Amino acid sequence: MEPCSRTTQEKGTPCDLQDSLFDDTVLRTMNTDKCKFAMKGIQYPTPGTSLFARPLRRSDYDKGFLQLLSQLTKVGDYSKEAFEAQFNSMQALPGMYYVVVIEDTSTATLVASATLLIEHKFIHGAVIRGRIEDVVVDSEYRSSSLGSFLLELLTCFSEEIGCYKITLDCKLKLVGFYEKFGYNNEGQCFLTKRFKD
Ligand code: 16G
Repeated sequence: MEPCSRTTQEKGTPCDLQDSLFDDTVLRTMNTDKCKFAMKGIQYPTPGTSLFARPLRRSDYDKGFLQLLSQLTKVGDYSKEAFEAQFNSMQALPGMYYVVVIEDTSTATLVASATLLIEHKFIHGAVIRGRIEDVVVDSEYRSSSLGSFLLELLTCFSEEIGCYKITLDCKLKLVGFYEKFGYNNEGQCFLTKRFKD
């Protein structure tokens, strides 16, 4: 069975959902009334011409996923098997890892990615909270608002599924960018202890 793609989804052709990190029906059917991108007429999964947003796939190692991430931070050189093992671990925890990528279908290359991580808590009456991670847009596509689209999509989705809050950490120079989307500096410090480079 072929992997799920824009074509299979538009034509309703059965496709291999196992290749997909999660079933994106949840994103396709979410209420986007409060999302700014929807107000601008942009909808998941088509944020622009020849652009297709979708869950990360097991086969994305070959579509430049690691090269894309390397525009955010150090990725390291590791095998397809190592990538697939990590993918499988995430896929085995449904409802926790939402890695959404944007593919430029004209070049079959990934050009943007962002992750929503869901954490279960014993506080606030036993809730869930969201965390935005690893937001990256290919340097050639940085004027296309793809980072804004992914951020809003995952932020709106986290509210929709009942998160009591969502947080992220970022470089100081990007604070202004995230503030535009309602993220506030509440005066808490984000501390780090590194064990490896
Ligand atoms: C940024 C990212 C974080 C990522 C980290 C990697 C966002 C909102 N924040 O803080 O998710 O994991 O960079 O940096 O995308 P590091 O390699 O120095 O840990």
